[in-house]
Amino acid sequence: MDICIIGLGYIGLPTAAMFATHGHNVLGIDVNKKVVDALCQGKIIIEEPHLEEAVSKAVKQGSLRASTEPENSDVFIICVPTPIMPDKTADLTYVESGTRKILPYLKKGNMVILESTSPPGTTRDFVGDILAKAGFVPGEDVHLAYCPERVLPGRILTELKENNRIVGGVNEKSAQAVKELYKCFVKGEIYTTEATTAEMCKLMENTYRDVNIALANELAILCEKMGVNAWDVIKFANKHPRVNLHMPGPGVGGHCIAVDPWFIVEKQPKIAKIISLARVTNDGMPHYVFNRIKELTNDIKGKKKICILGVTYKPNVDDMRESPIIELLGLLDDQGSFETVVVDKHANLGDSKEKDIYEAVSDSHLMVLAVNHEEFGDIDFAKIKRAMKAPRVLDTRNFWDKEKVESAGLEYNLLGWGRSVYE
Ligand code: SAJ
Repeated sequence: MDICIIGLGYIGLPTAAMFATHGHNVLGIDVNKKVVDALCQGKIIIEEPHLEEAVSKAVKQGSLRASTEPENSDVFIICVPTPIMPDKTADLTYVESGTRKILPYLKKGNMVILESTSPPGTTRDFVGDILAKAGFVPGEDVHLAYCPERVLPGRILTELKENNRIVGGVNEKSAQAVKELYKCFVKGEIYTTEATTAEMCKLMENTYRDVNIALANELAILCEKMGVNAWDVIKFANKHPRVNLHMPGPGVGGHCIAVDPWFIVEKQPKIAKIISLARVTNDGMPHYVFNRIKELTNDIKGKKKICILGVTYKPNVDDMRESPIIELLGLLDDQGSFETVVVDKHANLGDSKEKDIYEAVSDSHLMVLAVNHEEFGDIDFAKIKRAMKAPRVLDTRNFWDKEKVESAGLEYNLLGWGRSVYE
């Protein structure tokens, strides 16, 4: 089939590569000329394992092209961002412009699929309405379905193939048609349902994780007050066959978990109480870590230099969207009494030269492990100790071995274990 994918971001691009390497002709559309130009040369501008190989293979074999304008196709897949507005409601501007963009090329019998994470009702009422006003009866003249992605950044290509999928059609016919299409590369099960159920499913998956992380963060704060190591509590409690406590951290980032729960709250603010409290709890974590940094450097006179390791929203990715570490940096900068230096080879920090960790940490009063990127696992702590002015670390991810850090002469502080601060 000829497939036109609107939006070549973290989801649209890998999806385009998948269809293009599984027997279809794909045209990827993006408003960003840089993305389009890169793709035409078989290149990508984001970091995701194996994606560039897949894209380059598809471009070479002629099954993947890119443009800023759609063409006539059998299938249109909308993979555009759904940002969150300051009032915590979804901004559907891109879904709207993406849908309108395909209208001049849409024909009876085509398939329209929404993949973007959206508030419940978006496929049926919002996209469906635009199509209906353009003269296409959704489900009759064109198939219309919601088919959410559920892939984990860093493992996108594997998960696109292996994860189960849900397809929510505006009617059974639409759901079945879309299921048949995705079968070409999805090895997991494809379950069909109706559109709004599928939208709610997608949102609840991420909400489930957000609520669990909030519980872990609350546990971390409780344990700090009570002199208990939260990470030990988690480790031992998770030996129970029906318990799966998540991990605390400096906050929840990314464009999924930190955003999606609000799309449910937006529809039912009075009822979605646990969901919104979890969001507020997780959003409060950068501030909590900021306070710990303040406490840990309380004894330092004058400007305090803090070396922050990692700024992306999670390890081994380049994505900084909604990263809690950006917020933490903002809080430190606003205070005026801190000077921060960031080490992160994944993130595009606009620095001309990648910072060497031992250079970055020199003369600092605290080193904070904010993101557990793989390379931070292999640090020469003795060298760090020699470079620092006050030899102290704060590990927000339980990533380092306390003994190893301490045997190098550094003071080890762990988020979720308040012993050294509150004893
Ligand atoms: N985090 C914690 N503690 C944990 C787990 C995660 O603090 O125990 C933090 C991470 O540091 C990060 C954030 O949560 O800042 C989110 O990371 P993540 O790895 O949990 O999830 P995402 O946002 O990369 O991807 C999620 C996935 N959803 C679920 O696992 C239910 C993925 O499958 C979805 O496809 C993706 O959202 C999406 O696109 O919606």
